[in-house]
Amino acid sequence: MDIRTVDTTPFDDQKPGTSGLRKKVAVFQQPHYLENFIQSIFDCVEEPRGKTLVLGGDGRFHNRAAIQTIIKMAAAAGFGRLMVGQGGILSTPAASAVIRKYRALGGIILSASHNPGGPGGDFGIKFNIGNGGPAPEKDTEAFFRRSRQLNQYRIADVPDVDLERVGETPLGDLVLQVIDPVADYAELMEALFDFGRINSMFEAGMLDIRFDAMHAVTGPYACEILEKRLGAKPGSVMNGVPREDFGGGHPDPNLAHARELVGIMNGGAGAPHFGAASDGDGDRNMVLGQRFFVTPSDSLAVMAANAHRLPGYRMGLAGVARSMPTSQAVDRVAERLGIECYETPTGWKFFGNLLDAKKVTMCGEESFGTGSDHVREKDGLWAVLFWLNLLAIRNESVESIVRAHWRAFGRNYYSRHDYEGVDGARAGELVEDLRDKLAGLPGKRLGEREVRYADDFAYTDPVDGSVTEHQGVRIGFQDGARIIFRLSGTGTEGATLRLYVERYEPDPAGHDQETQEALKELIQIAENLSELRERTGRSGPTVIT
Ligand code: VG1
Ligand code: CO
Repeated sequence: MDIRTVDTTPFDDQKPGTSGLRKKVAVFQQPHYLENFIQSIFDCVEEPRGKTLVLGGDGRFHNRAAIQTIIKMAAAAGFGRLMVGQGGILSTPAASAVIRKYRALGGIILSASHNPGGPGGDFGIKFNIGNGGPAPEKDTEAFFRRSRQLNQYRIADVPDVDLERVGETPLGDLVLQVIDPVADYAELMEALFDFGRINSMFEAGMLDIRFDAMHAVTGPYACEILEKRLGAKPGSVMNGVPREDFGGGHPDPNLAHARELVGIMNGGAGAPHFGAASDGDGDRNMVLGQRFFVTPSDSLAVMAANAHRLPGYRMGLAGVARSMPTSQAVDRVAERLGIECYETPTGWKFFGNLLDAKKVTMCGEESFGTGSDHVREKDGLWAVLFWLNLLAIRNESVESIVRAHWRAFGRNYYSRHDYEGVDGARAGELVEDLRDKLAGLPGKRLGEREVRYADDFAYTDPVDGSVTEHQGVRIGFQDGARIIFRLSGTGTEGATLRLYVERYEPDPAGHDQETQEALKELIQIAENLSELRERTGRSGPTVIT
């Protein structure tokens, strides 16, 4: 096998964000762009000789081309084995499961998650380490530093490989192994949940579900697990064929983008009992009942409160964790259970150490992400199976489970307002100016509430002591209400400003308000304080979740 060393010049924009390096497809199609970043990773990881690497993606446009290039570069780097999902497919949680099961050095996941795909859309690369989780910041910073000096990469001169046939092919010293992308993941799910019990519900016709794969990576996983293994009726999985452009849609499981599913779930009495959707790479989930939306923060809290009822979590939870902007609903569950609740910066990479150290068993984010120690990523289908298992055990509707939860713990009204594609400099200034106001806020009254604290969130990892700063401006009130501002780290166009608002309502008599109405005063305060509309030039948010 001939290995070519190619001269290149560094790019200065290969800095990974919240979840890997994300750019427009056209940026990745520039000569050497992908190769430079892959070589930067290979130069930073431990000696690859004889080690296993996992590779796959969400099937978006450019996935196959990128995979062929990475196979040749992995062969040149000296890896012993490269496990690639058939057709280049591996969902993010499945890649995490495969890395862990086969004790790989790590894995490369090609995805821009919920960002649109296609030639005009986005592409992305994430590197996951040996625990199956996203590379921590010290690693992503090292990749970035390396990318700024790189002047050569190495690539094997071999023809493109057939990715459709499961099996092994030698490429020099490398064994290329095309694997079934679903098998290991499905086996893991069977070990965690009571498939027999869920199956009986389907057999008895007591459970009608709809899962929207949004033409993204979860299609094959959902068809195999929900329809084939669990016996959900054919057609339960919608939009189950992955497409390079996600059928022209925006593979983001929320009320704004999963409209078709939302329409079905809001149908009359004949609407399915349970609805769910996942995103481009399969790590997000949205849970719906009949005419009922479960906020991701509530979903996390309900799951944590009920985990001990499910086979995989019978021993109870060691602790829980949530990202800072996620609602404090799960904190109340942790308090009741007498376990620790950790608050981390946004992004799954901050949960890895807590999970590895067994400080937490379950974690989640407000952005439609929940997961547990079974992998080191958030996991969309896992959350769906968790809910199905819970429905089978409790034999109640989604809505009644959530309402009972509110009665027991109180309700955290919660919403996120996104201002997408705003001018980067102006969004930066807005956050800077807010930071300047923070010191004067504690003790002050804003509307009917008194500010208890106002700060720029910083996190010290309790396991390795690493410090991460500037993770969002937060204003907390005496009654537990919060207002948070943060700039997104996953966009590819301009800046996205996120406003997160939360308020706690202990009284069940107050649990029936419409969310935006319940949060109206706080939203107004946040908009005034930040001069949001004037500074962004927008009359309202792009997306409300
Ligand atoms: C967003 C979410 C964050 C999530 C990240 C990756 O990040 O807010 O909670 O971890 O996306 O999810 P940001 O920086 O844009 O707010 V995924 O499904 O895109 O990998
Ligand atoms: Co995702």
